[in-house]
Amino acid sequence: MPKKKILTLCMIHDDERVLLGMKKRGFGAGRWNGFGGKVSAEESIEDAARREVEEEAGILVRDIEKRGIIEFEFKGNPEILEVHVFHSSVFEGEPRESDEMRPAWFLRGEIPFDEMWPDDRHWVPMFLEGKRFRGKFLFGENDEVLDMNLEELDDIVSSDAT
Ligand code: 6U4
Repeated sequence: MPKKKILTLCMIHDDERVLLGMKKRGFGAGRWNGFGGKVSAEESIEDAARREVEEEAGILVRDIEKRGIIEFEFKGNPEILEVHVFHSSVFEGEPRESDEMRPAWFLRGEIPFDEMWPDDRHWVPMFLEGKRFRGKFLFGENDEVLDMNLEELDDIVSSDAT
């Protein structure tokens, strides 16, 4: 069985704008992304998502909703990243730069897909329309998408609701 690593990704947006962060270091550095990271042993996936938003963007999100799960595989690497994608539109505080991320708002029509993970252009529009989804992406060299599968779901199945 391939080893799975569970990660969170929280995209904060309203009808007009999306909050992204420029990743300053670590995995995905140099790309605009949602906020998120690893889940620690003693916390739920949802709590991990809230914690990462607070650590990386300095804001508190209470109401978050899981909208999708995406698996990422890199050719030649047996580890699979299982990323749980959350939506939030209400938060407390003002986004501020952290060691890891520089937050900025983007109009929904001006999302910088060329400076994001290459999978984002496929699922972010679906996500912004409020759809639930499940996807798989296989990356090759230079993070090009070699294979992908993306399906809209009626709802997130309960076993994924952690
Ligand atoms: P630490 O331990 O904080 O240094 P770091 O290397 O910064 O870890 P990590 O693992 O905390 O990164 O978080 C990686 C983040 O990138 C998670 O929010 C998930 C997200 N992510 C990973 N692959 C992605 C992809 N292909 N598309 C995307 N987000 C992705 O949109």
